[in-house]
Amino acid sequence: MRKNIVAGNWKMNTTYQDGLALVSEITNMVQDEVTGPNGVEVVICPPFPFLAAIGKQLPTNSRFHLGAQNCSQKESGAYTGEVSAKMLQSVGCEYVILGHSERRQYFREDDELLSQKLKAVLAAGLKPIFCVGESLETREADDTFNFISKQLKDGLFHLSNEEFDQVVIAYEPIWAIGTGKTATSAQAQEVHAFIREQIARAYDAEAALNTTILYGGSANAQNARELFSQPDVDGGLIGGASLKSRDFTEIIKSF
Ligand code: 3PY
Repeated sequence: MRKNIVAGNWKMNTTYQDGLALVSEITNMVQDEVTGPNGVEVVICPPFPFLAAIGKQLPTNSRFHLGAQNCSQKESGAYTGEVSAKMLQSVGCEYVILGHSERRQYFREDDELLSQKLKAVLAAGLKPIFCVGESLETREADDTFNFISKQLKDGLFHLSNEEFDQVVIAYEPIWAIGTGKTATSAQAQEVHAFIREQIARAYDAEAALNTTILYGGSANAQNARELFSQPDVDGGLIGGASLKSRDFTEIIKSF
């Protein structure tokens, strides 16, 4: 069966010292407060320079896992400034966010590049958290389903069944990112169910059932419970609220 996951996408925030303090607050609070049947997996995705140190701070054999926010499509060599999937794996990363709308928009990452990044991440034994989501313009033009279906087909569905088994999908409507606007739980459920249907068509019913689909876009301590109660919402990719230990812990407790 699929996992429930809450992943914190810190984006380009915190200093090294603040990041270490934040993760220590989060792990302490979660260990004290999240007990019982709550099997949620927590993925912390800090900026590259803090990964190794934060990875060491995460309790071993626990619900905590380390993730990166991006990686290079290249394996190694003369690519100044790039960070490879193998490097991420060597510092303890298990997940990598790919195709976040901020990377698509500000760094011009397209389906072709993302396909190469996906292959690199999977070849290193890491799990991609692959983001899809429509703009406000697309939603208002009533084109959301076409748009998401194209993102899935062009970006993801070229993977083999075995490769696809490793993938987590995040639905992040662009109009809800950094705007304080959240999709209603009904809007999120509608798109998540649609994504699951597309997976069943591209692969099979079992793959659809087993794929974790996260909601992202201004999810917070107030709306997480309602969002996570939807049958096809398996957790969240959390932006701003993952930078506040109390809020992030409340989100984890929302399952
Ligand atoms: C947000 O919630 O703002 C995000 O972009 C999470 O990735």
